[in-house]
Amino acid sequence: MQKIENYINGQLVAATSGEYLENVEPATGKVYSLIPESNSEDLDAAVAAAEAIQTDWANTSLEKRAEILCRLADLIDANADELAEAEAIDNGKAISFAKAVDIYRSSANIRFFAHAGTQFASESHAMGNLAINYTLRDPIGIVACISPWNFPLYLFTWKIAPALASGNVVIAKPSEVTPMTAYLFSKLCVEAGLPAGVLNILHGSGQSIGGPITTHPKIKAISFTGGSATGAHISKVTAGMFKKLSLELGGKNPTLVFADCDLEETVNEVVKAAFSNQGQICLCGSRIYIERPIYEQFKTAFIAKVKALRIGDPLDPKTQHGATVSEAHMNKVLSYIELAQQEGGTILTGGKRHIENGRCQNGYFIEPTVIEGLDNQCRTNQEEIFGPVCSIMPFDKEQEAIQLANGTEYGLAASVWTNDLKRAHRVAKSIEAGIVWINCWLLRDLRTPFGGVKSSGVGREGGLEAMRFFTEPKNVCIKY
Ligand code: TXE
Repeated sequence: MQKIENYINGQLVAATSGEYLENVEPATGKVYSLIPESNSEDLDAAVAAAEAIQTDWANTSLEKRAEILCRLADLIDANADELAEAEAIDNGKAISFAKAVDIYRSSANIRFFAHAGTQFASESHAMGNLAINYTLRDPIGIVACISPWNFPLYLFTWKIAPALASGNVVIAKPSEVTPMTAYLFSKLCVEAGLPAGVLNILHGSGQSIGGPITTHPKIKAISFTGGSATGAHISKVTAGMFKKLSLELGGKNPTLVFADCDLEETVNEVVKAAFSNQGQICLCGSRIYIERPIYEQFKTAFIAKVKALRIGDPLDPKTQHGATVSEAHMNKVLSYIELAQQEGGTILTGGKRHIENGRCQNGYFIEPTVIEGLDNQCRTNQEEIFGPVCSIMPFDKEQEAIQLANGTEYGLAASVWTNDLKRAHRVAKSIEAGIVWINCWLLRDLRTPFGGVKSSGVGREGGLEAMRFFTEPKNVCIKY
């Protein structure tokens, strides 16, 4: 049985506890590897390693840091097939999606911030002939990056890349649900010659190692992606410790389809928005509102497309819809489908656990599910399900659509489908979200601010936002 190891001070090591968690393959329900259950002792070793290299790394030239990070990105590309297969096995997602999205973006994240590090500049402010101010943006020091299971390597690299590029040393904790690619990545760090201690990867549960990381006095900033409840917990336990927090949390994103949209293209894209990654993306459009004149037409075409999604073995290149990430999560999602029917919803397609044949017969598969006839205020339309479940309903007026869209505690993303340019600007302005896509979904420019409002989090990732999160500005004022 493969034993995953921590990466501390440039070495691959077991947790000091000698304890392991079981790592289950979602497509088969079988334990296929073991995860070290790390604790504060492992954390102390990681912090000591980070502290020992902190000044050297901060003083490493921008070019040298970029060179090492680009070497890492190249190694991800060179090992893309192995990493994509590992991701598909560990998370249950289709291997085609893992290759095209997860692994592609993992190296893109690192390469993007490697270059951002060499371009990152700050400002000066002249006071006439009296004085000059200049702003230094120094690395914070030891920072933590805690990432979730839905895009294991992609969101892991999305956090560590800006942290490292801006000269910080990192304590990283991947999700214990999907640890494999971060482990494989740590081997690439050794191969890339990343100096020992610059990045330390600790595996284990939120309880055993996640908590201690967030409260460690020497860790001055935490970049977290995960559930809103966990985000709230982290902000509570760190209150009064004056740490910088970036919290990228849950979503319950609206999709607004107006009658003047390009119907066929909109249907195709809205299916992706609802069901990509088995609906396990914080950006997924799980509440679909359609202008009444095209409601029936859209519904018919949408259901046909959803029914055509190919569910199957994540390792089959033809699979479009894989397994949900764990038995617990599958049961959580199935319980919401049950709840939806109790709340008066009608299942238009899907609604059940999907039983595969062969090696995946015990896998955690759920049919892509579309529900109609729910009230906007019901729990199904208010709470983040984070699975292959969406609800559809008609609307009549633009204002009504905006109220429906804004009618939850979340505010992460939205997509709007219309050919009316003025309406597109108007609706984008009115929607409470950090990201609004018009006639597209998940079209990403890494320079743009990424994150949400309300219960979807605090702070932004991406581009300069990330570089500024991981640095402290210092104003120096020199009198002439
Ligand atoms: O997130 P958790 P999970 C949502 C989605 C999902 C829910 C739970 O609704 O069902 O969150 O998913 C670590 N101190 N999203 O269980 O529990 C944990 O080990 C410090 C949306 O993955 O928040 C993991 O590494 N760390 C999200 C990470 O936090 C703690 C993507 C996330 O775990 C901790 C994923 C603690 N007390 C889930 N407890 C998005 N916005 O994309 C846990 N962790």
